[in-house]
Amino acid sequence: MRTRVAIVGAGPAGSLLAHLLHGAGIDSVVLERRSRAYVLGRVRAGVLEAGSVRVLRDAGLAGRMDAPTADGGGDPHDGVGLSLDQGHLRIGFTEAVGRRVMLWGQTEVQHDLYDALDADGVTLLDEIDDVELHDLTTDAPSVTFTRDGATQRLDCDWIVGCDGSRGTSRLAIPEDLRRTYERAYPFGWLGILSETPPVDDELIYASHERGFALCSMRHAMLSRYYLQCDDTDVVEDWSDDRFWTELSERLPDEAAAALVTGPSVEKSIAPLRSFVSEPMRHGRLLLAGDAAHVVPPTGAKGLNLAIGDVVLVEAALRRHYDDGDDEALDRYSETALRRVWKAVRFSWWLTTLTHRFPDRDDFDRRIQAAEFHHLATSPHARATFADNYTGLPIPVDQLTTPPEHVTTPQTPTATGARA
Ligand code: FAS
Ligand code: PHB
Repeated sequence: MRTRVAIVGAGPAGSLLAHLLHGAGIDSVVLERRSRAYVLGRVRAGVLEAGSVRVLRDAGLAGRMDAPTADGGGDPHDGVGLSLDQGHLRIGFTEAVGRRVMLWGQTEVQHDLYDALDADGVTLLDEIDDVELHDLTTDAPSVTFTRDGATQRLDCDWIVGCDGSRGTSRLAIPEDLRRTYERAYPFGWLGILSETPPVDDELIYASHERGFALCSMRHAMLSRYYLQCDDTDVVEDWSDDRFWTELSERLPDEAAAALVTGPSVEKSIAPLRSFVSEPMRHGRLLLAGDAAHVVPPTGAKGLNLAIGDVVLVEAALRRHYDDGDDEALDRYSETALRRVWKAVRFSWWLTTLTHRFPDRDDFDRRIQAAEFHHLATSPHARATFADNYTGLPIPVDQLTTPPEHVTTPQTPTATGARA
C-alpha cells in the first residue's frame, strides 16, 4: 500500500486530519487500533472553543451541531459559574472577550468525523495492531502493522502520530532527542452521564472543602457530572446514591436544591495529569493531539488542543505539497508547542484553583480564596479567564512568520552567559 500521509489513530485528531487533508486533495490512510464502535462509545469532552467551532463549520462538519439546540443541536454557552465553598460567581465570555463556547460532546464530533471520512472515501483501517514506524529520517518512511493476522506495510511521505496518550508514535522519536514534562495529580475525576435535566443552564465548577465537582451537560435531558475522587478509587467504589449525595454536598446550596438525580447511564474514572512531549516533529514524523500532550480536563482543553494541532499540520503539509515549501513544517513543532503550553498552564491553574490537594494546608486554601476573590472583583481577571477558556487563536500565521514580540529564551551556556 502507498499513500502520501499515514495517520496513526482515528480519534478526533486523526480523523479530522484525514478529512482536512482530503479537502486539500492530499490522500491519507488512517490506522486505528480499536473498532469504530469502541471509539464511538467513548464519553469524553464536552466543550468546544470558539476556534474549534469555526474549524468544524469551515470543514462542513457542523450540520448537526448547528441544528437548533431544542432539536438536539449544540448549545452555545456565554459563561460559566465558579463556586468556592459557598461563594459563587459567574464569568461571562462575550462581555469580556467577544467569544463564547459550544457544548457539543466529543462523541458527536467523532460521529460526524467518521461519517465525513466515509463520504470522502478515505481508507480507515480499524482493529489493526503492532504498529511500527520506519525510516523516519529518510524521505521514504513507512508503517508496518498487522490486521486479521497478516503483516502489512504502508509506504508514505509523512506519518502523523495521532494515537493519543497511550500511543506509541512519540516513542519513535529517539530518547536522547525527546524531552518530556509531567505533573501527576493526586486525584482522578469520576464522571457520570444521567438522563436528567442539568442543574443549571451553564456549567458550574465547584470547589469545596470535600473536593471538586463539575456540573455539565449534553442536552436538556442528558447531564454530565464529575467529582474529584481519590486516585486509588475504582468505579465500583461509587454507587449512584453515593455519587449524588457527595455531589450535593459540594455544590452551592441553590444548585444542590435544583439537582435532579437519576440512574447513571455511563460511569467512569479518568486519571488527571499534565504531560508534554517535545518536539512534536522528528524527520517525517509529526505528532498531534494527546499523542504529544495531555491536560487535566478541568480547562476543557484536550479535544480543542487536538483540533488546533491538526489545523497546523494540515496547513504545513498543504504548503509542502502545493508550493514545495517546507518552512511551515520546520516551524510546526515550536508553533504548536507555544499554544500547547498556554493551555497546559491554564488547565494546571484551574485545577490548582478548584481542587483539594491532600498535602496542602490552610495557607493554600487562603490562596485559593484570594484567587477566587480576585476573579469576583476584577473584570481584568475575568477577561483573562475568558480569553483562555474560550480558546486562544490557532496560530497558522506563525508557521511562516514567528511572533516578533516574543523572544525565544536563549539556553544559558555552562558559564551562565546567554548563548
Ligand atoms: P484520542 O486518545 O482521542 O485518540 C487516539 C486514538 O488512537 C484512539 O482511538 C486509540 O485507540 C488510537 N490508538 C492508540 N494507539 C494506537 C496504535 N498503536 N495504533 C493505532 N491506533 C492507536 N478532554 C476535554 O476537553 N474534556 C473532557 O472532559 C475530557 N475527558 C476525558 C476523559 C478521558 C477518560 C480521557 C482519556 C480523555 C478526556 N479528555 C477530555 C481528553 C480527550 O478528549 C482528548 O483530548 C482527545 O480525545 C484527544 O484526541 P486525540 O488526540 O485524537 O486522542
Ligand atoms: C464535559 O462536559 O464533559 C466537560 C465540560 C467541561 C470540562 C470538562 C468536561 O472542563
